[in-house]
Amino acid sequence: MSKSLLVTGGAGFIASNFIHYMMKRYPEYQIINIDQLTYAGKGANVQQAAALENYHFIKGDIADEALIQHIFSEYDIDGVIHFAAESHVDRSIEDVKAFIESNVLGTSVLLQTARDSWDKKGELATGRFHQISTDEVYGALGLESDEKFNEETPYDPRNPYSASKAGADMLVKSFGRTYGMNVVTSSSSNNYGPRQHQEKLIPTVISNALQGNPIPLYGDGKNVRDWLYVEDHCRAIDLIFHQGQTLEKYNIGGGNEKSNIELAMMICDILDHLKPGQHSHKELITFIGDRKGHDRRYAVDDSKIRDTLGWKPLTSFKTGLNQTVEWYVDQWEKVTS
Ligand code: NAD
Ligand code: TDX
Repeated sequence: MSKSLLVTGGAGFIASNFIHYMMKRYPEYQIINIDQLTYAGKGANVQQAAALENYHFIKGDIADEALIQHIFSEYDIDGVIHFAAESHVDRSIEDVKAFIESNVLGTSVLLQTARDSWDKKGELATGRFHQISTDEVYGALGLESDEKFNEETPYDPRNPYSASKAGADMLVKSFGRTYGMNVVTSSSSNNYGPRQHQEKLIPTVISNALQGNPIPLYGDGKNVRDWLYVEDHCRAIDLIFHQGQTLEKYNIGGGNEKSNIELAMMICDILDHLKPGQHSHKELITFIGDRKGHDRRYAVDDSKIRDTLGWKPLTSFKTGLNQTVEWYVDQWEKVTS
């Protein structure tokens, strides 16, 4: 289908992994990566792609209309995979403004530009717009229940970040319905793997443990997240982008529900093996004040993508977590040696 793809936020965690995955899998595709290089984006994350002729990096804001229009005409874009976002819940609780600007306004600029560009070329119904969303838009589940979010679960975002993502998802769907655009949305659970920003839970646990600093766990540490290895997420996005039905939504889960304390303990076990010392890294685990409005549990029912597109995660949590911890230890050793 599409051959000239605009990937937004490609210097961030998931999209940089996605660009590496796509450049290997579809060497004939042209990939244009727009990223504002906020505090969360790093040029080094896509360094390997930089030398390739069919890869183009543009530093800029997705909310900059003139720039987005220029990119669509210059590169004849026929597909958008939209990752760029302010992504950290704690930051959204401190100040929501950037979340509205990037996640809501930025998405609207991409949608309008895609609509106008594809309408002019008679490609309104074929140009594909894939919105990358999150399980957080569905709200939160109880610890005692075994309920999961499915694609029909009503949106009930409970923090400013998830509210901004929910707003963006609604805009995407409205453009599909109003203009007949070929939109699709996927909502995944918590990703883990190489190149995740330091502020998120797994890199926070690893880096604090390596430095012998307290490992901060919010509240009682019993909040539950479902963990998806980033490469499994990339394969799911590839399938949904190419084969997902217009206007449909697909949930993507890892099938690895863990409480934060359980996860921190597993990471400490791996570190105790890789970096043995007199004491276990577990002794560094420290409970601190809770996140405001901290969602208790997320879990997704991903039977739709499994049944209709034949996807399933291929990385066991044990393997993925070991690989991830080893990657961060390696990075840490490069910096400190
Ligand atoms: P990230 O914070 O690591 O990366 C976001 C990237 O977007 C950064 O490189 C940043 O510079 C860029 N960006 C931000 N605002 C921009 C703007 N206005 N214009 C251009 N670039 C901008 O995020 P991530 O964790 O890789 O998440 C990527 C996407 O996946 C987000 O949409 C997020 O909501 C979604 N998601 C993430 C997870 C997860 O566990 N990390 C889970 C589900 C969904
Ligand atoms: O220092 C910490 N201590 C702690 O206990 C941090 C940073 C987090 N936590 C807890 C909060 C959550 O229960 O760990 C859990 C995971 O926290 P984050 O890594 O901040 O992720 P989360 O809030 O679950 O959101 C993530 O998954 C959904 C991504 O950041 C979002 O972008 C995505 O949409």
